[in-house]
Amino acid sequence: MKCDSSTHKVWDIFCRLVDNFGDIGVCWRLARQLASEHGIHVRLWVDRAQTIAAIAPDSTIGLNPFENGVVELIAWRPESAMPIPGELVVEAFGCELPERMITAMLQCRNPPLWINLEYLSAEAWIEGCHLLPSPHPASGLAKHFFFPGFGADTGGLLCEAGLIEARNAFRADASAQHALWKTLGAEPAARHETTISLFCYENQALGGLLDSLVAKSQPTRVLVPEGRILPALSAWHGAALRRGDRVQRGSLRIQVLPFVSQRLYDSLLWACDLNFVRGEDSLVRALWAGRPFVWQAYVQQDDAHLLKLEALLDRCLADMPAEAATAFGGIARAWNREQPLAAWLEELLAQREAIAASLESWQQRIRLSGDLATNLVSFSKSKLK
Ligand code: TRH
Repeated sequence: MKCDSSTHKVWDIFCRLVDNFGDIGVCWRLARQLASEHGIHVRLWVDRAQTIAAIAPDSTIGLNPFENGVVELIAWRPESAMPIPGELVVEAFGCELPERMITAMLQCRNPPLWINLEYLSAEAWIEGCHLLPSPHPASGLAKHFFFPGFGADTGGLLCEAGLIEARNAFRADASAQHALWKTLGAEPAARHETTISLFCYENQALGGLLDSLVAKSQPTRVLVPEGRILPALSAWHGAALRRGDRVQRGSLRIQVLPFVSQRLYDSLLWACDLNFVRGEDSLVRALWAGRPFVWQAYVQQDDAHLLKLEALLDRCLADMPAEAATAFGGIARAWNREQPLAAWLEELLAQREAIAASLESWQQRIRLSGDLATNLVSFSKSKLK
């Protein structure tokens, strides 16, 4: 059997949803970039394909054309028949390829390149494992580990061409900012008001953080995308909160935002003074936004997520001025340990320009090693002669 080679190259990406939006968020972003910038026909197999509508409302099951290629979104079911495999097959986040796909891969005259796309981590060990082959026990086919990461010897981070330019253009364009607030059903910030976006998991420190903002002398606006934090936010408020609801208490204004497309979410991150983000994909987007952020790691067994946090801090604080680094590291550690944040938040805001400048030069250095999609294409070229 010859592997699929229509006019466009065909690649397959398999994604199984664990929970939340991170897995599908990364796979959709990767598929979109492979199609639009590299002219690939990506078949994206997703077990809960309807979830993609939350992050990409314009997407449809079936063909989604982009500039140079296409993303074919396929509802992946246990009984799904498998086509002739594409020349590269991505198994995202250990989701396990269907047996039928592995059988089809074995029947190819030149079996496809099998990529095991891993979770993002700043830990140093991933640099030793990136691109290593490992034989699949049953079929003997080699799977290659592909690790997103911050260092030069990793797969890099997802970053579309022109993203930073688009961000800078947005920041220079008052009407684009105005349009964003209108779309979100929010007003622009009031004078001297600090705007914070809050995308997070449940956290015991939330109530104390909000109380401290109520009591501050300067005004703060907290924009909360609807999602799993709403019950805790409602409990703090004393009444159920829904999308569009607003709360004013002391110096604090809270607004519950709709969960918007990935593109709009980027603009929100660009427009805020400080972004609370979580998991992996929003962390990377906050980094590209170049504004101070507070990262909440996805909780893992034995506190493995705290090691991930320290690894991230090691990298991003390395060249940050001391006071800025203390504030940036202090608030991140406190948030991930669910400890009081108020004092750290003051320090962070006092250092926000120094933090932003340092993050900006760090992200520029990271981008010198290339973006994840392009690095994956280069690897495929080196292997598929
Ligand atoms: O949703 P998450 O918590 O995803 C998590 C992590 O990735 C974690 O590592 C993984 O193991 C677990 O899922 C199963 O956080 P993350 O990674 O930031 O993904 C959120 C996605 O949602 C991201 O692509 C940005 C997007 N998003 C929107 O498109 N619109 C929005 O309004 C918001 C708030 C987010």
